[in-house]
Amino acid sequence: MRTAKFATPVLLLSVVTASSIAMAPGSASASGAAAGNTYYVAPNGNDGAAGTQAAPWASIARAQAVAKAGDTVYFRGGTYAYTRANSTCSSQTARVDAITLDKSGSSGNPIRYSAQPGEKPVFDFSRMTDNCRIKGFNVTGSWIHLKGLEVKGVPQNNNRNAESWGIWVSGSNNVFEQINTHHMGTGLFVNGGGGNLVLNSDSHDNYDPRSSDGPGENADGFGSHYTPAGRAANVFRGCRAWWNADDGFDLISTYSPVTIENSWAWRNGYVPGTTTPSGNGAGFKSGGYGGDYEANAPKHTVRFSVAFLNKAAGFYANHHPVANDFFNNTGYGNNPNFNMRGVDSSGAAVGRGNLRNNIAYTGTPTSYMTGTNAAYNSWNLGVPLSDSQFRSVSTSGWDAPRQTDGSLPVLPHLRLAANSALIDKGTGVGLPFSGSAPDLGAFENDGR
Ligand SMILES: [Ca+2]
Ligand SMILES: [Ca+2]
Ligand SMILES: [Ca+2]
Repeated sequence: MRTAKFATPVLLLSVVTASSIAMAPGSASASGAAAGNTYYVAPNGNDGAAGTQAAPWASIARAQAVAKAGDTVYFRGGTYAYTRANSTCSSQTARVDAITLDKSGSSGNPIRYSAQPGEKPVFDFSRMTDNCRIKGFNVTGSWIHLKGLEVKGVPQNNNRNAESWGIWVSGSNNVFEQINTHHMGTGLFVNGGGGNLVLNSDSHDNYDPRSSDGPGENADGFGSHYTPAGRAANVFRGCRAWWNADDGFDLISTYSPVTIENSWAWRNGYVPGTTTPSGNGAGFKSGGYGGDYEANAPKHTVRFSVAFLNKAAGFYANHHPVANDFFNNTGYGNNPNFNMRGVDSSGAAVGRGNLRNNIAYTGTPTSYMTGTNAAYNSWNLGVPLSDSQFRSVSTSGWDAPRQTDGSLPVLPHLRLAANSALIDKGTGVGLPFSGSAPDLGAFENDGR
């Protein structure tokens, strides 16, 4: 993710001079909505400085005080270390933030907080000592775009709380792009917002050893929870979650729909970096309300995604009351690959899910299928499943560097071999495909 992708931003920077930055706020608006002001923050900056490239600020809080809709704040590479929250713990279970982003952009004119092209800003919260429940970033604002930031180390400083959070989102219509959250409680946690997009982001090695629910029970890679009914869908696209102690993706207790697509989840449910069992261990935990029936549950969608070697289910309905759509996913070596355990209005366990074009290979294929609407999946069709159907079945290297635009690396793993019997064996689900019909699994064959 270095030189090529940044050609355009570099050109942009070349026209942003110190004098243009020094103009009064709003002065750029005459040249169009897209030409907001540009500011800079650096680890060796000074909040008393001008916020220019030559004289950057030190903190995101200082930048937010000035930035307005349409503006961009670039963060220079290096570590932004936090040792205390921006408010005091009122109790051991109170919530405090290291960073609060409560200033909104507007539709078409977000406030952008972005890595300086080619550089890696790291927000390190590991030395915070606040004795309560900590959020690294608390994003209560809307129309904010975070890009290229690494977020790590939000600690649990007592055992009174379920988990800490890297990025907590209660605002709406935000974009989180090329974010890397790791080594803390849940990485990115949407709590109540709608219309948020998490794009091309990674969340891994999260663990909550001091969780009040037990070690590892709440450290998910990504979560979307508690959004009221009627909001725009929250979307996770091109994301990877691995070696999180609880689940890769978790959608429990939310009332507006979530779409997860083109995303990968593996080795969740273990103490990071080990095979020591820890929390629940689903790759994609797709809804549910703690086992309760909720009549207004939304339909979630998981498609073109891969789950492998998770401790528990790769794709899990998690007692969801309505049938979610699971289209063109690949489950490999999970326990089981697809667990469609839902709940009916009497509280009884029943299969819930609309499943098309999925592959379940090795491990236990499926469970709780009675009651689902499942067709054209590998287990329905009786197609031959063997390693030779795939270009590779390697479970290594999935954390390879992303492409220059932030999209997932193109690996041979679990892609169909050129002569695979799984090509064109699917059925149309209203989405693009090549050849005469959709293929089975997450990756439509590209002819190689
Ligand atoms: Ca759990
Ligand atoms: Ca979880
Ligand atoms: Ca095809």
